[in-house]
Amino acid sequence: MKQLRTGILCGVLLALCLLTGCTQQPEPAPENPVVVGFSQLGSESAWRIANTQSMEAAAQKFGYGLMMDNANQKQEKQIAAIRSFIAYRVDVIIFSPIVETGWTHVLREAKNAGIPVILTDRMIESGDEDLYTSYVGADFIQEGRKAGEYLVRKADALGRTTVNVVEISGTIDSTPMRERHQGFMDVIRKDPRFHVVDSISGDFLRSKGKECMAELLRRHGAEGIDVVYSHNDAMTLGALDVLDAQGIRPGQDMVIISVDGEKAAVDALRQGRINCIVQCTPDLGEATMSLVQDLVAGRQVPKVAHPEESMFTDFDDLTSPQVEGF
Ligand code: GYE
Repeated sequence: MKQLRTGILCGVLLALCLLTGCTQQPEPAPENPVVVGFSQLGSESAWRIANTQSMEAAAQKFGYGLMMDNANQKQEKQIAAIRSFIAYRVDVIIFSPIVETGWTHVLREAKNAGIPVILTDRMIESGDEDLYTSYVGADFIQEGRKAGEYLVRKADALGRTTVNVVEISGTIDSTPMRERHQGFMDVIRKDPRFHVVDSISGDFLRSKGKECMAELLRRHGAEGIDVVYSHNDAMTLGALDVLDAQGIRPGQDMVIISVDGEKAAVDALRQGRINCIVQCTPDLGEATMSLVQDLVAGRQVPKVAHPEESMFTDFDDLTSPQVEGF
């Protein structure tokens, strides 16, 4: 009987979980409020701004004090912020490393102070696994692969035998830049139709996306470029401005592949001005704060957690409500 009741209870809980989408629920607040230090790397894109909001909202939902520092794209500022979190003796440090290298000293200081570090959004150089507790963020290799797989499908559909690709990459030495490139190349490298004729960094900024596109057109001419693969929507939108100004029709004269899924880019996809957006969710707040909750309760946490992500392309039904930007 007891087993039956437990079984029914589990069934009800499971049904509730499925109905509610099973978001993480905060537990009752401990006596001493938990204080979390969050070093955000900057505000370079709509993605970043949505990510900051997601962190703030989740900290509030879980009842955590949040000390947030925005480093405005400067690694030294992130290092100083982490040092101040250590001095303040926060319970957990969350940080989104702008680049992968150069963190060993400061993370060792956090470790020596006994403060767990959760990396969110971006990773540090591999091999330093004992310097952080967990990583919550996208699988950027997968994102790059999706971009490559889309391109293969598109080239097949267009019946193209030679395809010249230019890449506008993100911040040099950052995880999304390195891995979005790597995943993409893993897929197209094997196919002799594809030639990556140039790759320049636009630092994930719209203004630099513009500069990069103008420079790529200067170097190769419109005839020399069939595909633009841009590592984020901000740079893509900048590139579209330049193409428009030069009378080149993005999405038709050139195939445009982007990453993120911000509203303006999804609108451009619907208008046929972008052909493919690989989705990267900025909504990492809940997953990150629930790890904080597990850590302060002394529970085991996974080393790596990736969110579910999809992609939107001109092969899909773009009227579907699932095709939605942030
Ligand atoms: O794609 C870009 C942002 O690290 C995943 O950074 C993040 C990237 C995102 O500036 O828009």
